[in-house]
Amino acid sequence: MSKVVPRMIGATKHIGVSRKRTEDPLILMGKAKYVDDIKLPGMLEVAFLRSSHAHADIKHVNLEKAKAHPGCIKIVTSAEMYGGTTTYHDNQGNMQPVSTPFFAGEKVRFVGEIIAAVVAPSRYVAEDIVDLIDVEYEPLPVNFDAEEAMRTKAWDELIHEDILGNVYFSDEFDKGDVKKAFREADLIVKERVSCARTSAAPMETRGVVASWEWDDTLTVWSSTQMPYPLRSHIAHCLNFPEQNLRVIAPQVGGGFGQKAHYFPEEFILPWISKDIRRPIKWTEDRREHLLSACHSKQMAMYIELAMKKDGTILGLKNKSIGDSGAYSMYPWSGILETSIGNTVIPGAFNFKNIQYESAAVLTNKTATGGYRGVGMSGPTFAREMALTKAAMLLKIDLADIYYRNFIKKDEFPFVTATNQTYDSGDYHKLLDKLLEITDYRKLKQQPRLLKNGKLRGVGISFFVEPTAWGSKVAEECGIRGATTHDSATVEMDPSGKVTVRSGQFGHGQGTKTTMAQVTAETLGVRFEDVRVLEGDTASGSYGMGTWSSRSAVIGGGTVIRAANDVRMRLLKIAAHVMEANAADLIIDEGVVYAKGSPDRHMTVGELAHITYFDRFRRPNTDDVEPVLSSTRHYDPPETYSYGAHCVIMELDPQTGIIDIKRIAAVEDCGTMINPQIVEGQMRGGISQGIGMALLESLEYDKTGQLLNASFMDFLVPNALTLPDIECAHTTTPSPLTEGGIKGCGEAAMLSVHCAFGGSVADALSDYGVLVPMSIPIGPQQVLDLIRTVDSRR
Ligand code: MCN
Repeated sequence: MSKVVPRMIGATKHIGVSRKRTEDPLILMGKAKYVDDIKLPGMLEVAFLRSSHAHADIKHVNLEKAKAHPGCIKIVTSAEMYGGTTTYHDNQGNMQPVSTPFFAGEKVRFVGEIIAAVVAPSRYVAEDIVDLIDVEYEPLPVNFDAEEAMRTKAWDELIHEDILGNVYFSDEFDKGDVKKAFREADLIVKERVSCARTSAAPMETRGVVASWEWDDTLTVWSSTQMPYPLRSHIAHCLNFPEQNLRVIAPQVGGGFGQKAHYFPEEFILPWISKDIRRPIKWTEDRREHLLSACHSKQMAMYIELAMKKDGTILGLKNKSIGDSGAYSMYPWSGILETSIGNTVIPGAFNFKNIQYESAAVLTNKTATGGYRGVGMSGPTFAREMALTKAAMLLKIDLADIYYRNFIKKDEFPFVTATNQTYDSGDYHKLLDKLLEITDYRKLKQQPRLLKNGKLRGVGISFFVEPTAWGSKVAEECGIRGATTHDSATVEMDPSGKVTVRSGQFGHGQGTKTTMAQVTAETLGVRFEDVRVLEGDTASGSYGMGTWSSRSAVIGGGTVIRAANDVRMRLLKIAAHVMEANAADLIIDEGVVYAKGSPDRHMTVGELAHITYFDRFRRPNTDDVEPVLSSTRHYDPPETYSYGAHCVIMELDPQTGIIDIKRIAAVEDCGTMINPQIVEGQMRGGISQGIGMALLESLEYDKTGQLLNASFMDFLVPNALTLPDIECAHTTTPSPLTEGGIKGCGEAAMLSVHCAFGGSVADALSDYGVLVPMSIPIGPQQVLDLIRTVDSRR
């Protein structure tokens, strides 16, 4: 399909303008409606009985006492929904399917797995009834460590009987001459690097409301990132007519990738509502959230880096072992975490020789799924820490290693060793900017030991972010058959106002604002005259949801194409009505002018009115239909954003505590639709990256019990503890996407934790080469690093 050359390039009316988000007034006034705000007449509530064992056979579930409770309306177990899983199709290449069941049947595989759903007039009563259910468990050996789980041979330790060694996905890749690269190396860095298990912590937890009606229609409100695919999955898995099913994602208070999965609760509630013919609701509490929504990022990596003594990278080997928990989270599965990271491990560097292995391993823990920077946070950390160590050993500044190995700007489009085609970039320019705004070179020359006894550390990191996955990139990463197109309808009504029915759905990103900006720019109307509908399958247009930094590129692309169609038709009609040549007309802020004679003009409202209602004035030919609407779809080519982070901090060598002084980020996401929103994304991502770098680790004991399932123990950064974050940009439009746009949503979580690692290594550099090889880097790890020096003495 031919690429639209949008009006937006070079124009400044709406694109590149930091408009305030139209979403915010409702949120700030407390008027936005979340799933928990949905109240329907006769609505009942659901509470779940969840497994208290990590691995056990269920011998018996006794419901007698629970059913005798006067408030008990219904209890559902696997007996009613036997064999039901959240899987639609398995499209993940060489992966053995491990579907998530709606209910545990004969066996539980993690603490938090659903055993029964209780329906009662209120959540309080439902919780009381849950306590009356008696489950007889026969405990089985627990796999709580992925590397041990891989070695298990015992039958009763297998988490799924048909998956030997508990490895349900593995992959190998080899490019170039890796053996030769390592033979010729002056320096080989070899490390085990690890990332802790963490969880997205959206302010709004998950929630579902389901309401079946007597005309056999079903409406499901879910705090999801993907209303359309969820509709298709519910229809398929419950065998319900899709045309009678409406999924609404109302205001969603953050998802961060976690809500881009299908969860059993999203199927159980609609099934029960249909069964009992009443509307029902479930709102997840925080403990449930930390126990049973998906976790993320736990990975061990064995990395080897071959370098020449002048800082040239010769080759890299990496083996990633992902701790995937007990099931595969659909639609992505644990493959997402373990596979993508290795595919993008070359980052901004011209690696020629690469070898990697990836394995997704089952354990008796909550399943892992996507969370901002999906799969990429770990291997990027491994690469950056290996490079940091190499730089220190070679006594070359890391920035100079970057400069030496960067892909050069005249080498784009560049095909990486792992077969990704980078569209555009100027990595040197971006790093120049970061070093300049942080005064990096000067800081690095200053003594680390400060007067207050603390050690100053300065760390940098560089990343490349694949954004807006089209079907092609998905396929390259082994997610075979994934379709990642989207669609949008742009419609000008008879008054000249515009409605966009978007397949995209913002859950905090501000897409209603940015999609309106793109429409206003392409169509030539006022921003205020565009309304964007999203998050409701009854009023939108089929789209795959908002994840993988795709709304700007894919959502924007669909809107640009559809808005351009409407503009072309409007121009044709205007040419007829104004007796001018269409090529001589321009539409600007809702007015159509004849070039060179601005007095000859009509409003788009006048023209739209003529189009719909005045058959004598509009062109009467078949090729100009009397409506101003177009639906277009877009499945974009590969596009890669990039950026760099710098952390400046002071470390107390007595306590190991890190005090952040400055964080600066420079990112390049091509044409920016709304720079303020982009910076909001950068700051949000960096905040989460700080949590991942310094604080967050979900800890399990050997029996598979999660020890910190509350915000008292699982610490995440908050507004009070976050530093000011400095943002800057370079702008290198993509030559491939509509409007030159690239995504930006996940960027920070690929990189800021690496800059923290680098800053710790820098702060401790007077003690020797001490590079943290695991995150989070808490005080204990810092003190342990210092102690390794004492023990060497
Ligand atoms: N944008 C822009 N110009 C660009 C790129 C993006 O103005 N060149 C704008 C977009 O129009 C959009 C926002 O920045 O308003 C993010 O765009 P994009 O990078 O396309 O990312 P998505 O909208 O597809 O959002 C997904 C991404 C991901 S993968 C996670 S995870 C994440 C994130 O966005 N989850 C979030 N940011 C989040 N922000 C909030 N508040 N809540 C989440 O759950």
